[in-house]
Amino acid sequence: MTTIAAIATPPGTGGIGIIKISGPDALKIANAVFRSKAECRDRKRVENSFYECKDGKRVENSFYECRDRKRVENSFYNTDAESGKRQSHHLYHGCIADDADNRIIDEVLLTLMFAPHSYTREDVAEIQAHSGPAVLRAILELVLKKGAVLAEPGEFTKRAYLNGRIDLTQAEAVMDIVAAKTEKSLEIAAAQIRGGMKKHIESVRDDLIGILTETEAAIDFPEDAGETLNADAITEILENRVIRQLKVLLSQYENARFLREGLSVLIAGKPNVGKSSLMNCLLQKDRAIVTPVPGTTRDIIEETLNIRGIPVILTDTAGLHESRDPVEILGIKKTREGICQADLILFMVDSSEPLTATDEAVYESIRHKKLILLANKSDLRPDNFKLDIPDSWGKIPLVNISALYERGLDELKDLIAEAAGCFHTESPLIPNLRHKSALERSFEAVSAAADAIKASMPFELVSIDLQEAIDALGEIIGITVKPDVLDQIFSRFCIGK
Ligand SMILES: Nc1nc2c(ncn2[C@@H]2O[C@H](COP(=O)(O)OP(=O)(O)OP(=O)(O)O)[C@@H](O)[C@H]2O)c(=O)[nH]1
Ligand SMILES: [Mg+2]
Repeated sequence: MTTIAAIATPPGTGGIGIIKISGPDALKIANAVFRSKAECRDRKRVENSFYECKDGKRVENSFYECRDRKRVENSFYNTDAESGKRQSHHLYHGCIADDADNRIIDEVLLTLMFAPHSYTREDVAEIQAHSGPAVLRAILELVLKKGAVLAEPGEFTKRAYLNGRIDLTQAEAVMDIVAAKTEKSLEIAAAQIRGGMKKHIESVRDDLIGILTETEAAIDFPEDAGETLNADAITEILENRVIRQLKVLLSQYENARFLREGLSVLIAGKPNVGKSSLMNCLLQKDRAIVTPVPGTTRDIIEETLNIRGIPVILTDTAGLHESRDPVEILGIKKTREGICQADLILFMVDSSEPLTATDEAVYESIRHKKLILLANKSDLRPDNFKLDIPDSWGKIPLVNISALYERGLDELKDLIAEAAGCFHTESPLIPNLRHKSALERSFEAVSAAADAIKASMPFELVSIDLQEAIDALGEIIGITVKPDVLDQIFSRFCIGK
């Protein structure tokens, strides 16, 4: 097993930057580059005295210092003895020094974590240095020179998984925590990293393993099958426990996948109704150009924001209408493509004037999608005004807003959150897309097993389905997972995690 190293903090300047080293040689490498505070101080003093020794005026003083230097030099090369005393999970103050050219790179704090009490369950060293690209790169280069290899993306977490410290759902949760943009997304990731998903999947899988064991016993000892295998009891467990739990998890995915993936919300409407104005006021910044000229927005503009805890990917679009302008035509084409992809459309009309045939044409092109109708420019109309909505539009949730004066936005945000279905999410156990596909396979296999038992099919067939269901669940927690799937999962991590 190699010893890996990487800069664990984001690039750029900051208070602290961390270099992480993990593997069998982590402690040796850390000790080879780290000098304790005393060693650094003596070294500094001696370096001064070196010049003093050459300086005829202060020979007497420097004499002692030169003697000190000898002592320090010994201890400098004696660091193994010193470092042998260093303990796990203690913080050591010192410096990183390159013994090749006697250069001190930075003042640092060092933590050693002895195996198996570390993130990877290997020996780990963490060097907290000042954060700047040059200093961190210099330390990393020195660490690599001492025998470490540069870590692949996600390799620390992959080692934690391979060494049995976490299961695959917990490894994925590490990435979710890093990527979480809202508190709700963080809550899901935190529940998963605590092992919530793992425990749930394990308990369903254990039920299936129990049934498979009984079924296989019935295959091996058919004469005893009548006594050992209670088909009714097995069907009861499969249908009322296993299938029900798999269904709940699958519906949780549908209800709350937005919390993981972000809810894609697109603002559509004819030109000049105020789409870009709404985009700007939801973002609280002048992101899109706003003018009184119809056809101002030509391209798709996309931004991420947090609405009631839901990560929302908000898109402003070119106004939809019949146009001969080739640039606008391209913009409208992009709007139509965006409409196909969106989870929710904010259909905006100008409520200060009667609806037009263009509004109706826009409605026709988006009616198949989940809609919220926005009656914008409500500031321009009298208080008792009622927008005349065609009956054919049915019951679309409607919000009166003024993008210019920021009115009606709270109600709009509530409706967006409601449309995301997040209010129906009671459990924080939300499968991701990979889990969902494995859950579906497991669900199909368990359903087939239950049907086979009811139809008194041979136990051999039942056991094949059960095994398939067990393997699919094992994939989720990483018991039965192919190496290429693992590579795919960890390649999405950043380096140093
Ligand atoms: N009074 C009033 N004016 C508004 C409101 N919202 C937008 N406007 C004005 O309407 C005009 C058009 O606004 P935009 O936000 O550019 O409209 P748009 O739908 O993005 O227009 P296109 O990009 O051309 O499709 C601008 O002059 C805005 O100031 C509103 O709520 N009240
Ligand atoms: Mg616009």
